[in-house]
Amino acid sequence: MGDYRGVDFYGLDDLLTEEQRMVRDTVRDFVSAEVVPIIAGHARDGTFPLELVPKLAELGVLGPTLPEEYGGAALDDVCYGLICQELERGDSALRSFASVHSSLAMHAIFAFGSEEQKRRWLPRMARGEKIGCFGLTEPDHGSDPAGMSTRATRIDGGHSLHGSKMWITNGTIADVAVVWAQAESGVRGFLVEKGMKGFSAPEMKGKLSLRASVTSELVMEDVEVPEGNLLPGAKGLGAALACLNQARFGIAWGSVGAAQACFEEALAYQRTRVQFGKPLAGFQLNQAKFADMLTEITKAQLLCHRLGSLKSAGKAAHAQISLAKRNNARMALDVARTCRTMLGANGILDEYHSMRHAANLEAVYTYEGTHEIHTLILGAAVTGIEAFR
Ligand code: TGC
Ligand code: FAD
Repeated sequence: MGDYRGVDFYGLDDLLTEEQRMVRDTVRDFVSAEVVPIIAGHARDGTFPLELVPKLAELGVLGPTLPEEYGGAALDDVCYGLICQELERGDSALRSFASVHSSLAMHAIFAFGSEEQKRRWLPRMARGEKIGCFGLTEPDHGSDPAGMSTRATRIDGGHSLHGSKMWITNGTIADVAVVWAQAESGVRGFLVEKGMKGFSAPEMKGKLSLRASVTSELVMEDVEVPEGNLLPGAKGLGAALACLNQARFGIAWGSVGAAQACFEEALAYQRTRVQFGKPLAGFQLNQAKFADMLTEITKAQLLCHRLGSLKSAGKAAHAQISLAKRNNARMALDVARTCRTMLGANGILDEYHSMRHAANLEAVYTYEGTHEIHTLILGAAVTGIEAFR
């Protein structure tokens, strides 16, 4: 087999600490045993495997980087990245659930919440007893959230929220929604709770991507949100965008997991499938595809590891995170599509995984800042000239 060492061609495993390796292997085993066998059925039915949530909590992957006093596992950023990588090896829907719950909802409460809000929500969210979502995007404001039309009007004892959010992961199953709205003092974050009068979260149907994920609308018709549910530390759009950095970091790692799954599947298939008297893997055209994919996956892994070190040192600039999200989502989409072709007709069956990953990665390419928005973020970082407007 020459120098091939699994999809870790540069031996990045050697850079991991004992703890990081242990976390990765634990989540990998869990995904192989509990996710891979059932996920095609959920994607076919358009359902999220809610029964896995207590198990994810038991594994410590909900809010894994938060301090133990709030129920977190106090893991480092590379551990978090590896968790995302392994979850997305199973399906992007599972990583999306974890990204939104941990990196967006729990992070927003941790970074911008009052002590009371943190104590009320975070331990229960870490145990998977309460689920979170994050409402920034609106029907008419996606890439440009600054234009949001959801309004928070001051009332006695709090705010009244009016407006709607769209494309909200976990919305229908969430107990608490971090909702961003335009208030008198600028953009602010609010904790909107399931059951509040005037609040509903209908599920969006008809997705051809991330079919095993719950995606919802959030409808707020004059929802009275008490003062205690305003995130005191979140002032301005920058607070919402800071949460996105956490999730984009996880997506950069997760995309690698999806690409690895497709690569392994195509390799196993092409080693055994015989055409023209020899295994498909023995043909030069296919070897060129493997060589190109291995190169791109390896480059993406290197980006993740360096970004992990920068983030752990508190030095990851948001444009650096954009570069990794942009590159790795694109890379994984390309790899998944190529692997699908390498499975021939079997590649369109859902007993194989590559086409499901490819379909999922269409959404990954678009959410958390589209490919084009990250291009513009990098363009602005390089030139000093913003070209968004
Ligand atoms: P702009 O004027 O550039 O920024 C407003 C303020 O925010 C600061 N800032 C950031 N801070 C932290 N992290 C970042 N990534 C930041 N980006 C900007 C900025 O310095 C400024 O601060 P200040 O103090 O000067 O006020 O804002 P803009 O209106 O020009 O917009 C810039 C743009 C287009 C890059 C941004 O709005 C953007 O990123 N748009 C994309 C929207 C997006 O990514 N939405 C994601 C929604 S959540 C989601 O998709 C979940 S997917 C589910 C899953 O993960 O599985
Ligand atoms: P638009 O902004 O309308 O963009 C359409 C096209 O125009 C894109 O190709 C875009 O790149 C391009 N474009 C836009 N502006 C420019 C420009 N200035 N220059 C050049 N091209 C441009 N949001 C949340 O808040 N929370 C969630 O949990 C969440 N989960 C999601 C789950 C899924 C499955 C999906 C698909 C989306 C989710 N989103 C969520 C929304 C996601 O963040 C948005 O879809 C994304 O930010 C893009 O917004 P949009 O779809 O409105 O596209």
